[in-house]
Amino acid sequence: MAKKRALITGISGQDGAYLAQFLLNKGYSVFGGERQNASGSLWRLKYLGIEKKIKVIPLELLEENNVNDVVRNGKFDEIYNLAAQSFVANSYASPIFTSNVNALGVTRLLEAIRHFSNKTKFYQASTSEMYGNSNIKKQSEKTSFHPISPYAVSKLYAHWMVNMYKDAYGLFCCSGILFNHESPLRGDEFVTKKIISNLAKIKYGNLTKMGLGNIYSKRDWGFSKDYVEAMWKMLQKKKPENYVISSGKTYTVKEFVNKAAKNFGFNLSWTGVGLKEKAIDLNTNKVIISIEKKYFRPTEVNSLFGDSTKAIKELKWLPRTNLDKLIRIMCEYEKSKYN
Ligand code: NAP
Ligand code: F7E
Repeated sequence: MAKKRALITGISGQDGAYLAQFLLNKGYSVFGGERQNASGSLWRLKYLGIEKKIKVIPLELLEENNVNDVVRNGKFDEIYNLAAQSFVANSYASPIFTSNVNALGVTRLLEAIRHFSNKTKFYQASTSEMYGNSNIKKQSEKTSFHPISPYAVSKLYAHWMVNMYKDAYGLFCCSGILFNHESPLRGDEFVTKKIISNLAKIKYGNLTKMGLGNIYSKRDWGFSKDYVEAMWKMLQKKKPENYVISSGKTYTVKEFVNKAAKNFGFNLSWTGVGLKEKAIDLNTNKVIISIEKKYFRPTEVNSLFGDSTKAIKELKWLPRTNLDKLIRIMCEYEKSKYN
């Protein structure tokens, strides 16, 4: 039987790398879309030892003709749209760019599928950010959306377009509403990776301290490698449906810092409030964390806490890696850079 053909947009990103590895292990022929003005590095694919197994093709979601050509010529069985301007903090400075990629980029892909490849199954990377500050304690597929950042608004547009193309044109397209997921391959700007890589620099390198923003926001953090499996499972269902993918636990950023600091042998003591709050390492009596205004966002999602009952039941998917294990994996990776 011919190998199934899958296109992953955003192949240079965290999830792109883990999903590519997962699909290769399933026997797929994997194509990866890389934008023309790309960050220029496929270091994540190299780290996983799969860069030579992926067919990398130019794919810029801002370019309609490019999207049309790739979809028309690719004859893909499945397309996973992971490409996005994914950093919430940056979306305030670049709302138009963010919308063009994250919202209209998805319409370009859906239109191309509708016109040129209407049997191709389509996965869209939706996000828990779409819930905003929800009144519902645990957010599920039934919880209503109140996006409060340009990033979240752009993703909700795409989410509803996917629903619309499914209903109006009968395409097999669906969205995974994924809560925060992390890994050693996470981008440096996201808080988990920033905390762990900076703690490693303070312990083994030349950094003396790091600044953070709102350490009281709560996130439901899981492991990217577990979450990409759920993306694939969604496209193997008979009918396209949307699913929440989350760990089902929530912690503050401060709790995350405390857990990660322990892993490096720091003995943290917190003092002060608001912008005067800081963490001292009692081993050295030095301040290693301070709070800086520049890291606060104009609007903040205070708490995210996912309910993945539907995915656990219907996809037989489970979040296998708890936060302590995830932190251990990420800390080991950073420590290995100094050995
Ligand atoms: P990521 O590491 O930031 O990767 C994003 C990818 O999109 C990169 O490969 C990037 O290329 C590419 N890209 C950006 N703009 C593009 C454009 N105009 N055309 C084509 N490609 C473009 O993100 P991730 O953490 O893997 O997340 C994957 C997807 O899931 C994203 O859509 C994100 O919004 C969504 N999501 C993530 C999480 C999470 O916690 N990680 C949770 C929910 C949803 P460059 O390398 O060139 O920048
Ligand atoms: O922030 C707070 C910040 O940037 C987490 C993306 O993958 O997940 C991610 O979005 C929290 C926020 O992720 C710093 O204010 C404090 O409350 O790691 P983050 P995010 O904004 O939750 C969702 C599901 C996505 O879809 C997105 O694509 O941490 N925080 N101090 C900080 N955050 C950062 N980045 N840096 C700080 O210094």
